[in-house]
Amino acid sequence: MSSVRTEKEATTTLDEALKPAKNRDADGEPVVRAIKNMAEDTPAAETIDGFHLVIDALKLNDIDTIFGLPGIPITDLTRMAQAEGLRVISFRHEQHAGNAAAAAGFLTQKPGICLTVSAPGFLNGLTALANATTNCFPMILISGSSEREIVDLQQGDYEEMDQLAIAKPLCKAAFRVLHAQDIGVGIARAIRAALSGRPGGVYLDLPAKLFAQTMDAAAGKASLIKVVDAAPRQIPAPDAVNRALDILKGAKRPLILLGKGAAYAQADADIRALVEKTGIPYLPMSMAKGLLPDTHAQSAAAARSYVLQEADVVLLVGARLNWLLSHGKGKTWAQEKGAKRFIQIDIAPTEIDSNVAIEAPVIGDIGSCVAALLAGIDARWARPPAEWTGAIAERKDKNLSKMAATLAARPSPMNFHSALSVIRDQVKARPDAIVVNEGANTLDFARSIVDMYEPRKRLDVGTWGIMGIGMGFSVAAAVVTGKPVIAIEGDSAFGFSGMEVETICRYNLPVCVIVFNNNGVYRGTDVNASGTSDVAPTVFVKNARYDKLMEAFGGVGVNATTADELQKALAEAVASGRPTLINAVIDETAGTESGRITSLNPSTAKKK
Ligand code: ADP
Ligand code: TZD
Repeated sequence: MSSVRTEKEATTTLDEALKPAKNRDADGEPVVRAIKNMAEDTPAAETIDGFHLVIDALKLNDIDTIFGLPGIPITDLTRMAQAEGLRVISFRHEQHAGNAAAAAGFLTQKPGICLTVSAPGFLNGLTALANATTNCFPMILISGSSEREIVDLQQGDYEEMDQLAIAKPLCKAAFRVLHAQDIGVGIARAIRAALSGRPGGVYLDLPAKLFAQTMDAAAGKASLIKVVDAAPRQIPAPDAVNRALDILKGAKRPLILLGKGAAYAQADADIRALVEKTGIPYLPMSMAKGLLPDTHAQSAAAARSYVLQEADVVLLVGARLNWLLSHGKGKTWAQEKGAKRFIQIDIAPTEIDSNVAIEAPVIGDIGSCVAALLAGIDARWARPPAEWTGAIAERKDKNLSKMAATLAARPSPMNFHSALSVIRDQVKARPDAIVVNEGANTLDFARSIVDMYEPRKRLDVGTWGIMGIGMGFSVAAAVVTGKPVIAIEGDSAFGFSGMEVETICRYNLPVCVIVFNNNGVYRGTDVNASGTSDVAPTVFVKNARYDKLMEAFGGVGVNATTADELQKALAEAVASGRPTLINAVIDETAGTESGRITSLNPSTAKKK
């Protein structure tokens, strides 16, 4: 049986399958659908098919949304899921559906579901799965696949590919379900793998044949599993907590570093209490911004270089010492001045010592670990010496007043600072809005200029610095929170997912996309040294009108050439909730190559 026939068959059973779905049993639970046994053409006992087992297993586990893109063999799964009350958000490209699933996972602590077709659709979703795993976001990529027998003998099936083998190294766990009676187990294992311990991406392979398989309805219902305690608390050992407290107590220049693991953990009140009760200055990594408001007196963000160099004890909370933190080494940390002492809270024991020695690992979930540390901090706790907090405050004040002058300028055309100062004010007025951010200069400047006030309101390029998350993250943020979304996008970055503005219009989502249009990657001024008529590789069509893209699908498009125009358009978009794209015209000479990571660019690094 080919997978094409499988879908056709499934389509013919669709009406039959959906009819009894209106019925509810005495508890209001959906009655398991009875479908006709097509093979025998006689009314069969109550049966349930693979499609409905998948849907029921997801619903049983409180999953209410699927991000995906239909096609063989999962078209009917999307239709039936919608008919059964799941929200199905259909995208134009699987990568963005996958990114949406990942962002939904980060925001909700439930695995986001991305549903794709086989081979090419699966591969399109795979980048998002790998990126989710890298960022520790829980998601499940569910892909339909071709006939196992044909794939394994490489006989050339429709969209033939050994998807399970390909997914395995790129995610936390990968499973395939071959029999309808195992769907419950497959989905339960996928959920548990995505959420438990360090969260991540999981692949679930569902061959076409599985969907049309039927089994006894009661047995089918009984085979489903409601996952109990998918992310069990992991209480840190008391001696590990005491070790950490001893080091913290002895610190003269302590620093707390909050990462996106801390944002994910949703232990917001305890994290704030830990910072405030200890009096220790803190630095948020970009997606941890807003865990405490960026305007908090103890934020050391405006004195970042100083505190990283000068701190003697650093408490990492859900942040890895990877490239984003210069691996805990070198000039950034002034390690040559003498060893810094690290305390690290993380759920993954193997993260410890991955870059530098960690003197006090505290292994457990952030909620439990922070609560345990808090329990050891009483009224006698000595707050950090005034020389330390005073020196930080002095640098902060200096840097902030310098920045205020830059932000107040109104150059024409706009530069990154003048455009971002407008967005900064809008976010201050609507602190519940979610900011999505990608690009190079657009990212680096927005991260430092746009203050965040509430937890989990900032989504960005994360651990890889990946371009292309913009519209997928925006759709997810709007769908799962219902809050206004402000996507701050470099023009290159936007291009990766730009077609999803149609998706934003189709679902009428409260998303305002601001494209920082400086005519190219990083900036728009490069010249082709060869003398041929091609433009340089980083240069785009000059003076492009991205706003027209949004208008094409019925949304609002605005071309903003001044800060005032940008301010007005953004305020209107946030107030109205209408899909909007603002083409913010930025000076094409304003950006620098690679934004603030020039040190990683082989040619600029060499020149140093
Ligand atoms: P950032 O990029 O913001 O520095 P990272 O992604 O590097 O953050 O680090 C996140 C860390 O948080 C990972 O090491 C991950 O294991 C950890 N983590 C995620 N969720 C939890 C949790 N609930 N409890 C403890 N640690 C967690
Ligand atoms: N492809 C992918 C998937 N991720 C990437 N990070 C890149 C390519 C390389 N890259 C960056 O690291 S930033 C960037 C690219 C292409 C775009 C920068 O241009 P922009 O932003 O217009 O988005 P600015 O603000 O003009 O610098």
